[in-house]
Amino acid sequence: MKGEQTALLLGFEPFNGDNVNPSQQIVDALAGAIVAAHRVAACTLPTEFARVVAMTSDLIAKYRPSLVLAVGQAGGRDGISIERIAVNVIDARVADNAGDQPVDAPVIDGAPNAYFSTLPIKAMLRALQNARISAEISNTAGTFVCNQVFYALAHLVATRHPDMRSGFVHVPFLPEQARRHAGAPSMELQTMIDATRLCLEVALTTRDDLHFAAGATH
Ligand code: PCA
Repeated sequence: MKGEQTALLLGFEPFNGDNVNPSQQIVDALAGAIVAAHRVAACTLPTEFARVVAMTSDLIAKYRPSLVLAVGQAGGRDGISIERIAVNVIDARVADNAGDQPVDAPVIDGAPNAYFSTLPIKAMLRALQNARISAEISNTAGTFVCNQVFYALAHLVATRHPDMRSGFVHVPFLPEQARRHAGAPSMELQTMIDATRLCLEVALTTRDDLHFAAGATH
């Protein structure tokens, strides 16, 4: 439809020897959906440091989205993690899917140390809480490929696309993955799909974020 706006939803390929990644299944499930009058363009990125930044920028040039939400797997976390902050550092504890394992490298040389999400993270959290979906604000997206993409998106917003907004949500293991990681928490795929759709909807319809305490003491 002419004039229709786009929301870009990004997921990631399985990594670290796993054969599934819930973020890929989530973005596949929401591809083509209409959420708050935006068509969802969905894409799964390779979990590879060397490729994702250019791919992300190409996708933005192609779709010209008004909003980008990236979703990644954070095995071990027990709910939806709405990320607040992206940092300009890569410190990989495991190799990516190309065998690369950079340590203490900047995402973008010379760029600011960190960026905040420009999505309404507290409003997203409140919506998930109201839907009885386990969720929290997270103050670190790690220092692996997800943080790299989150940071690169934020840098594009800050430097080249002032009208675009971007943010990141981490999701737990699927039940089938948790069975392979003793004691790890998990969440059903459908709950994660519902949560992601809700986050998108709230982000697309909320300009002024809510303010209630959801920080961390450590
Ligand atoms: N999670 C990893 C990379 C890909 C993904 O889904 C991360 O949190 O960096």
